[in-house]
Amino acid sequence: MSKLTFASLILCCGFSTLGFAADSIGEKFKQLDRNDDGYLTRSESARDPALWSRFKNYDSDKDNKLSLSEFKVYASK
Ligand SMILES: [Ca+2]
Ligand SMILES: [Ca+2]
Repeated sequence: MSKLTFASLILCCGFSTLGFAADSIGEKFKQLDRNDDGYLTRSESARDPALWSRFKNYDSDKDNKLSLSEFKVYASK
């Protein structure tokens, strides 16, 4: 019984950590997305030099802007 409680505690913490990480990625994206159109252009990404220098690598559909899902690939590294 105590083992089960411990396991659910771990599970619970794991989920809240994941939730927090997802939120902070979304927050970061919103901070960079200055015109609030849901995409990061190259100039918007300039505020994050690491992202800016590898912008093309993360733009997987080559539309010259990063969607939230493309940004997540960068942010989760
Ligand atoms: Ca934008
Ligand atoms: Ca793109």
